[in-house]
Amino acid sequence: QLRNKQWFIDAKYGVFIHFGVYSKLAGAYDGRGQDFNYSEWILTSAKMSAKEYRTIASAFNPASFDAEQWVRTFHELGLQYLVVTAKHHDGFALFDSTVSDYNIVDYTPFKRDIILELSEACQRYGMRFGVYYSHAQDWNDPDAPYLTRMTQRSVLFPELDEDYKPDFERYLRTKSLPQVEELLKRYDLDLIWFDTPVDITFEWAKQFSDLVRRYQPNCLINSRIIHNGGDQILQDNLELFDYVSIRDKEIPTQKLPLYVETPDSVSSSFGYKAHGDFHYHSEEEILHRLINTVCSGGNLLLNNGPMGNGQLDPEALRLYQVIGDWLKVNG
Ligand code: FUL
Repeated sequence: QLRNKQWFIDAKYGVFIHFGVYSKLAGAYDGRGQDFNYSEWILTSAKMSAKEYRTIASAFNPASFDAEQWVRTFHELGLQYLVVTAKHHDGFALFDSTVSDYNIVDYTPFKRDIILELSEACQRYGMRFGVYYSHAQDWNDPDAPYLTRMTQRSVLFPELDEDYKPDFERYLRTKSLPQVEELLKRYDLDLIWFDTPVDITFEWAKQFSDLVRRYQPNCLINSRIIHNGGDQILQDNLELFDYVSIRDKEIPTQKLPLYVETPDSVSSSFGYKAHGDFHYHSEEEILHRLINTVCSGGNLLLNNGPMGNGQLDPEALRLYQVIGDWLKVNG
């Protein structure tokens, strides 16, 4: 069952992009949230309500965003494929969704479909294109499940009754599955990157994978459709996915029996961070991670978080440049 995996096996090095409303907050809100590593979690790390976050979303305007420039830059730096957050846990879509108007086109002054522009730019440069989609967690929907206790329904939705009974299936039926279907209908996808399945059962995961296979049989699916990243690797549910995404920032230590990719980042966050405690990797560390990952038979999906105005983060670019220079010599 190799289907179209060869490009993925050959690629070895891809760019992951975490971009969204959280990019603008850069890791802190009202003096809160900066202690948590991941700036894309600001909604819950700063204990915001969904409503408060929506106000920030409604003013999101990454006016300097330039898909052509992003893709050209990463292409020139040796990256072979690009995966971008179409919807992260905050529930906000970077594409023109008819399923939910909580999206970049309908909800913001920016009004442009970032996923469309990036997918077209990738086609022009011959780069493979994929989307990240948080299929279980959605902090804008009271029926979605949460991965950690850090995320509390009563904080996100103070207007709900205390004994509110979330209806996870309703969320899956009315938002998550239909948005994945929209993505598959509209954009040519080489892969889809599901994340944090939380309580997704085999039956539900199968509905997602059937949908992908129906619309785009060559689109690869990662293991997080059913497995949270981590050690349960992973002879289970193999029919649901094509390759394994291991734990965040983990370096594979040995040749694993399956195709493996590590979601790594240039810094301790995935989204852009400018506040609080965080660090970028050193040049040495980043090269070490690339070499170790690829030598263990994995792909390095190296993440950066562009800034809220739509520009790429210069410090991240400097680190990609270090790898790009190294690849030119050692390829
Ligand atoms: C994690 C997510 O919770 C992070 O925010 C990030 O997207 C990472 C790649 O996966 O599980």
